[in-house]
Amino acid sequence: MRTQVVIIGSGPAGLMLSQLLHTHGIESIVLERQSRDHVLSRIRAGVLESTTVDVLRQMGVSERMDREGHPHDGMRIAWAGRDTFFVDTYKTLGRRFMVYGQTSIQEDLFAAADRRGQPVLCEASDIVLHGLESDTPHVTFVQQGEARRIDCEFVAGCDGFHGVSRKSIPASVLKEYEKVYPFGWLGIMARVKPLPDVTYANHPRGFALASYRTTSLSRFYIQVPLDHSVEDWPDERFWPELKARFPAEMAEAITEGPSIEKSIAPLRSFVAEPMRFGKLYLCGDAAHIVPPTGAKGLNLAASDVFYLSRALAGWYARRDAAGLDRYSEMALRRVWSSVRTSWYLTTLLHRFPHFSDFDQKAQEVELDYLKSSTYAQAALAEQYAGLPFEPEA
Ligand code: FAS
Ligand code: PHB
Repeated sequence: MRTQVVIIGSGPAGLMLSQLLHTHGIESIVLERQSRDHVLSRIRAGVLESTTVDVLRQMGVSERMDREGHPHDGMRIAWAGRDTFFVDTYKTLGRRFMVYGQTSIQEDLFAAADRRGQPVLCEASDIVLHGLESDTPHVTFVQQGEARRIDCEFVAGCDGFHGVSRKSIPASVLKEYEKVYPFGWLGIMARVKPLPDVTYANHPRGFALASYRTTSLSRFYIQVPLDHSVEDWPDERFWPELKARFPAEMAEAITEGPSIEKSIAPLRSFVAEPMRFGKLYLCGDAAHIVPPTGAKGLNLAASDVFYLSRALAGWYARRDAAGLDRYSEMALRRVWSSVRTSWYLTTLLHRFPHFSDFDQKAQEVELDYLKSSTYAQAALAEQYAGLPFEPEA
């Protein structure tokens, strides 16, 4: 087989990229290790930056999001059971963010791929990238027991943290940065009425978050120790603990119900530089991981593929390599900005077992400052709602 771009991974990064390339008339083939059902079964992100909403609209995959998604003017922070404050991104910046689940986005992207006849080869194993430093890279893999090969001009590594793409860059070239947090997030989905705002809570018992997917489907998270498993958290233990971490009047507004999904995700900050090696370009979780506190993971996947698709369009339209040569530095500026925001919010809102009294006091003074300063809230609002994309070179 031959195509212009081989995309490894059919998560949000891979399918958004294939859709964006299609709008520029650039052909691609998507290779996915899992089955489509497995990919669609994953429950993850929920908050979309205004720039991600723009990208989905630009690529023509926003009709259901605009119908079923929920625009928000800002998010709320509750602290130690005391009163809460609202970080108003719309009043500050004139920009909203959208609450619309990654699972729905994945369904919409697969449907768009089917409509345009996009080749998405699922259950492909033993994927190996070859000739990345040549002008004729190719990818080999096995599907239904048959060894296959795709010759191409570029490879996009959209295969997540555990994928093969980042590992295809020589260790002598790659610089990795990592910070592992001493806790995880226990997330549940329940068919109950959500709180009106996406609400983050810092409480002596630990962090909690109230979010949602629709007016009758809620998503909640609590910070748990790393050695806990979902078995440690039956619903009858989860609900009182979640409520204990919110102010009383909010806790009373939380409706309990049977969980329909429950999972624990560890938290880490991770960045791999550069995001390019020869003809290989990394996008999304293949290059970076952020703690979900800032709701940035999915949004960074969108900004990476926006920059890469724009750069590839410049190459195929004008043989202009400037965008490709600047892709890594441009994408990494936004990545590091979101990595810092996610680290800041994680440090601000969680209880750290190793914190000294000084550390804890500093956290509470920062929360007081954020609560009282419109300037501090504007700075956070700008980061949370999403910075504008950089202009083309
Ligand atoms: P993905 O990991 O989504 O997709 C990579 C794809 O590549 C997968 O389909 C995988 O099967 C495939 N793949 C892997 N190895 C391969 C190989 N060798 N060959 C071919 N295909 C391969 N972000 C938020 O903003 N908020 C959240 O609440 C949130 N919760 C999360 C919970 C969990 C458990 C995880 C893991 C992540 C969470 N994230 C969250 C981050 C998440 O949304 C990611 O940022 C987002 O999925 C990134 O999309 P991709 O880069 O496409 O990576
Ligand atoms: C979600 O709705 O899943 C969500 C919202 C905000 C976050 C993380 C996850 O920071």
